[in-house]
Order: sequence, then C-alpha cells, then structure tokens
Amino acid sequence: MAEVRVGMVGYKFMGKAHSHAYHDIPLFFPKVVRPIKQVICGRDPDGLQGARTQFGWNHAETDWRRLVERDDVDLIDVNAPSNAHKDIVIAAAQNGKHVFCEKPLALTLADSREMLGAVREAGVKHMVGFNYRFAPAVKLAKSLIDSGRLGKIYHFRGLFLQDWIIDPSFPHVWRLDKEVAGSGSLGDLGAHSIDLARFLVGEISEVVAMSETFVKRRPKPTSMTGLTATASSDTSEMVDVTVDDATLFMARFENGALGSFEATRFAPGHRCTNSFEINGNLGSVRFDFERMNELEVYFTSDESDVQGFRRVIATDPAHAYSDIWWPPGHTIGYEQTFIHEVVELLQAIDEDRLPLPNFEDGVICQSILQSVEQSIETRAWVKVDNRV
Ligand code: SOE
Repeated sequence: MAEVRVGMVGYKFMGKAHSHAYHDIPLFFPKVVRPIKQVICGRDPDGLQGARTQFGWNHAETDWRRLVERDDVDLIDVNAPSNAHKDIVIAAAQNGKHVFCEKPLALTLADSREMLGAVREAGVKHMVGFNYRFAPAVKLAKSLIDSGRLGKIYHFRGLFLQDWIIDPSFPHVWRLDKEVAGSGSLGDLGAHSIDLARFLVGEISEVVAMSETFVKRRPKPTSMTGLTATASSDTSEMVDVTVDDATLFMARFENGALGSFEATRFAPGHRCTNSFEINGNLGSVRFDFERMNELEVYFTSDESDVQGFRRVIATDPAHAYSDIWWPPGHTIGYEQTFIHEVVELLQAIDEDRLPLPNFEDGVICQSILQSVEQSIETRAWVKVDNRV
C-alpha cells in the first residue's frame, strides 16, 4: 500500500494535532505508508476553509455524510465533539472506511458497543485516541513493568489535574454539557488515566467513586477555541452545568493491585498534570506529562547508600522512537504523542492488523466510566464488565 487518504471531521484543537501528525509523518517516518490530507470536514464553511488552507488539506466538505461516501478517502478521522462520534463512525464503517476516533469513544457504553459492532462487521481497522501511551517515558514504564523489573504491582495512583474552568465566569462550553460530552472531568481526563492504568497494570474489576460540580451555572459562550472561550456579557444567559467538575475513584485490578484516580478541572496551577505513580515490590515509577520526557524510577535493589528515585530522560538510544527524533537529551513534546499514535494506525492498516489502542480499549474504558458513574449514583462499589 502506497498511501492512506484521510478524511477528517473536526478542525479545532484535536484537528490541529492530527493534521500536524499527518504532515510530519512523511518527513520523519519515510518508511511508513504515507498519509494524504485529502478532505477536511466541518460545519462552518469559513472556519473550514481557513483550516483547510492553514493545515494543508486538499479538499473540504461541510457534511460528514458526503465525506464518508467519497471514493477518494480510505480512513475517517473523527475528532468532532463526543456526541457526533457514533453516527459518523458507524456510517464510515458501513462505507468500508477505516476509523480513527478521539476519546472518549462514545457518550455511553451501549453506544460504544454499537460502534465496535459496526467496525467489526465491516472488517475495517479502528483506533481510539489515547495518545499518552505513545510518550517514550510511558513506553519505558511499560517495558519495566512487562519485563518484571518492578516486580509484583501493588499500586497505581493516577491524577489528571487541570484548572482552565476555575473562574466561575468561564463560559458554559460544550465540554460542560452532558448531552454533548457524555461527562466532564471523568470522560475527558479520567479516561486517559483509566487507559494508562489498563495499559500499564491490567484490567480493573471494581470501582467506588464520588464526584462534584462546584460551579453549577455558567454564562453562555460566544466563542470557543481549544480550551479558551469568551462569555456572553448578558448575565440572564446562564446555563446549567450538567457534568462533573471533579471525579475521584478507587479501583481494584484483576491482578490484585489497588488503584486511586483523581480527575479535576479545579486544581489551580495544574494546567495539564497527567501523572501516575506505580509501585511494585521491586521498585516504583513516576510520570508527569508536564515533564513528559522524564520517568522517575526507583529500584529496591540499588545499593543502600544511593537508594532514591532517579530521573531518566527517555530520549536516549535505549528508548522508544529515539532513532527518529533528536540526539539524546533533546526533548520531544505533546505533538509527538499524536505522531507516534498515527504511525501505529498507519502501520496497522498497512500490515492488515488491528492497531493498539483500538475500539475494544475504547469500550472497556467506557465500561469503567459507566461503572464509576453508577457508583456515584448508588454510593457503592460497582463491578466492571470487561467484555468486548
Ligand atoms: C482538555 O481537558 C484536554 O485537551 C482533553 O480533552 C485532552 O484529551 C487531554 O489530553 C488534555 O486536556
């Protein structure tokens, strides 16, 4: 296969990250099947034309239904808000297109299962956008765990902390609307921690949770780009916040490890603290996305006089993707996680295998999100259904 022609729905924050990945892959991964930025799709014709020119897409469509029927597209990339995922993914699969969908996969577990059913029935490849798996330091944590160097795992401690809506006058953007986003900090941020926990430690068997919406009404937005927005000055235009501002939960893993998770948009000073610590009987690792090239590592076997966490910069020749980027110590960034993710997708399409993480991971994550929500409602432990 010489190339994969992409049709992408959405052109804002994630659309920019994905466009950049398609742009850079031929430059840095010349042996990987070439992605072609064929058609970009969005509802607002002016915004769409601007994005098409800025990101370098060949064509533009204002209706995703026309996009998924086009003969000149092989892969549909869905990074529109979460309530749009299901219909687009199912229609894309029914038209024989491979699908790449941002997280969380769907608004509900039932919808995510329908989406998995559709891609399976169509026999197309599918990937869900858990990009943090692709940071070299996270891959190092994975290889230390898989090779047994941390021993038996006892704890996973995951935090995803942000502060972009801490101001009560920040407007009611789509991420605060349950109908559009499914949930708040839980599905947006907690989903990443859940995926990292499953990737690194294993399946979760049960959860107990609590959550809070600290600011219950917010002004109507007049515009939004990325995570910034402007509010209407008309104070009568207040809208109910229908999602969680913060969700905390505890979990048991099938392998006996214990997990604790905290997802919040109310942690001043934390712009994007996606972090975890994992403890095993032979050692520990600590990761914080704000210092994404580093993994802190502790081994119980170190000589007693030098015991302590060491800071490993995961860009040495021993580490994933180091041959692609810069000399040791020359760091990489957020955008590389998307590049690595899309490389996995393109290689999988080329090699006729399923990429990882795929919709099965999306469904299990959705099942955990649902169990967390049930636990919040019932104030009790809830078993997780890990069937896909
Ligand atoms: C906003 O909270 C956001 O951009 C999430 O939507 C992303 O998935 C996360 O990676 C960073 O924060």
